[in-house]
Amino acid sequence: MKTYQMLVNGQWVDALNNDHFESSNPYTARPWARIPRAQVADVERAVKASHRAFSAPSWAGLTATARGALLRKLGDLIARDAEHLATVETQDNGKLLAEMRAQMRALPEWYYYFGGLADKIEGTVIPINKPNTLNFTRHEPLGVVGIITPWNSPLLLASWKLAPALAAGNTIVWKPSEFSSASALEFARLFEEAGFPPGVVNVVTGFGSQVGQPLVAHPLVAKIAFTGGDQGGQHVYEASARNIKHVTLELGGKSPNIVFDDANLDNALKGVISGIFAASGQTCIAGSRLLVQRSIYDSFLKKLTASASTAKLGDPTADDTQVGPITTQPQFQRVLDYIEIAKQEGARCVLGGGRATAHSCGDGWFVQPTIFADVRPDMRIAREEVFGPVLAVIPFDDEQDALQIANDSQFGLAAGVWTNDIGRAIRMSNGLQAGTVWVNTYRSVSPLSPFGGYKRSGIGRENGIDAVKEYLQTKSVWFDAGNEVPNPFIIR
Ligand code: TXE
Repeated sequence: MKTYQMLVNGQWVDALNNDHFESSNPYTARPWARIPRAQVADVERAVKASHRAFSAPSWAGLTATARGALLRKLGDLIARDAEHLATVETQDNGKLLAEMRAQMRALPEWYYYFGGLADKIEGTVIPINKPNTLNFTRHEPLGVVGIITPWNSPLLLASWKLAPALAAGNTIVWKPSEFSSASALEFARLFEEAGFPPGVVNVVTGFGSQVGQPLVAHPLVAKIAFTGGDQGGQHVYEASARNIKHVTLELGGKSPNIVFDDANLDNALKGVISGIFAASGQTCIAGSRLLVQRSIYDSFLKKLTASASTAKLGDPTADDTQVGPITTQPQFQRVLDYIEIAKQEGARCVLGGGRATAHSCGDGWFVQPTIFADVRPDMRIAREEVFGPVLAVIPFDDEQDALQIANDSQFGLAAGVWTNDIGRAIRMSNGLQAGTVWVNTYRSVSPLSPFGGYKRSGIGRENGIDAVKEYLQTKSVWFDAGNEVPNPFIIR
C-alpha cells in the first residue's frame, strides 16, 4: 500500500486528525493506496493559505506573462511525466491505459493554450458618452477558486478548470474525487516543480460531505468549478447561492447519437461504439441514446450487436483490452440496477445485460457491454444517466421525429448526427438542444473549443477563449479630466 499526503500551503501534510481512507484498483477490487481523509479543519487551513497566496506579491505581483510561462512550464513537466501519470490513473480508476496515455499526452495542450492566453486578456477603452472622461475595463481574477472533480477522467477534467483559473490569476483549493485522489496528488508535485508559489494550488482529499461541502460553504471561496452528477451539482449550486459564489457546473447527460439511413454506416457504427462502450460508458458525453432511422433499424442493430459482442474485456493495462472495469463499487452496482430497471420496464435486451464474469475480468467490477432495443423515450433507461456501458436504442421516422425524441430530455450536453446530407446536417445541428453537436464524428474535445451543457447538463463553458472569462470579473474604471462638478445631488 502506498500512503499519500496532500498539498497545503506548499507543504505535504496529513489530515489534521491523521485519518486516512483506502483507494481501490477497480481491476483487482483491492485497495492499493491510503489517502488523507480531510475534514472541515483541513479545508479551513487550505482556503486560508490559498486566500493569503492570492494577494501575496509572489503571485499577485507576477505579470500575466510570467503566469503564462509557469503554465507552459507545467505543460512541459506533464509531457515529461505523461507515462507515469497515465499508469497511476489506470491503477486508481481502471480506465484503459491506452486511453489514459492519450489523455496525458494531450493534457499539456491545455496548459500551453491557457498559458498563451494569460497575457492576452485585454480590457476595453469605452467611447464613453461623457465629455473629457476616460472609461476602461479591467478583467480581474475572482480570488480563491474551489475545484471539485469526479473520478472518470480525473486529471483531464481538473485541467479544464485549473488552466484557465490560474491563467486568470486565481488561487486554487482542489478537491479530487474520493475514488481517484492518487493521480491528483502525483500531479500536484508538478506545480511545485514548475515554480508556482506555495499556497497557489492546494489539494485537499476526502469525501463530498466532509471536504466538498465545507469548501462550497466557505465565505473566502469566490467560485466553485464542479464536474459530477446532476444531484451533486444541484447541491453545490444551492449551497453556493448562500454566499453568492460564482459557479460553473458540468453535470453529464443522456446524449443522443442519431443515425440516418443516408449516413456512412460503417463510420456511424464506430461512432456509436466509441460513444457508449469506450471508457466503459463512464463519460459525461456518452452517446447513451442511439436513435436509428426506421428504414435501417433492424440491419444497423444487427451489425452493432455483432460488433459490440466482440469487444475484449479485461486488464486495462493490456494493449488489446477494449473495455475495462467500472471505476467504483457503488457505480458498478448502480449500472447493474439500471439494467434490471430496463428489463422490468420491458426494454428488449439484445446484448449483455449483467455482470461480466469472463476469466479475463478477474474479480474486477466489470459490466457486459449491454444493448437494449425498442426502448420507448419515456422509459427510465432513456431518460436517466447510467454512466456505464449500457445503450438504449430508439427508432425514429424522420428529422422532426428525431429532433423531438432527442430534445425530449432534461439533459443537453452533447449529440451526434450521422448523415451525408449537408442540409439535414445543418438543420439537425441547429435544432439539437446540446452544448456540443458532432456531425459524422463523436467524442472529440479540444482546449480550443467551448464545452458545456444546455439544460440540466450544466452552467458555463470550459475550454476555448471564453472559458477564462468564467474565472474573471470585470471592473469599469472612470477618470474625469477636471470637469466642473455640477449638482452633487444628481447622478452624473
Ligand atoms: O458523482 P458526485 P458520483 C454522474 C454519473 C454517476 C453519478 C454519481 O451518472 O453515476 O454522477 O457519481 C463531490 N458538495 N457523474 O457520486 O457525487 C464528490 O466528492 C460538494 C457524471 O461519483 O457528483 C466528487 O469529488 N462536493 C460526471 C465530486 O463531487 C460534493 C462524472 C463528484 O461526485 C458533493 C461523475 C456536495 N454536496 C459522475 N457531493 C460527469 N459530468 O462527467 C459530491 N461531491
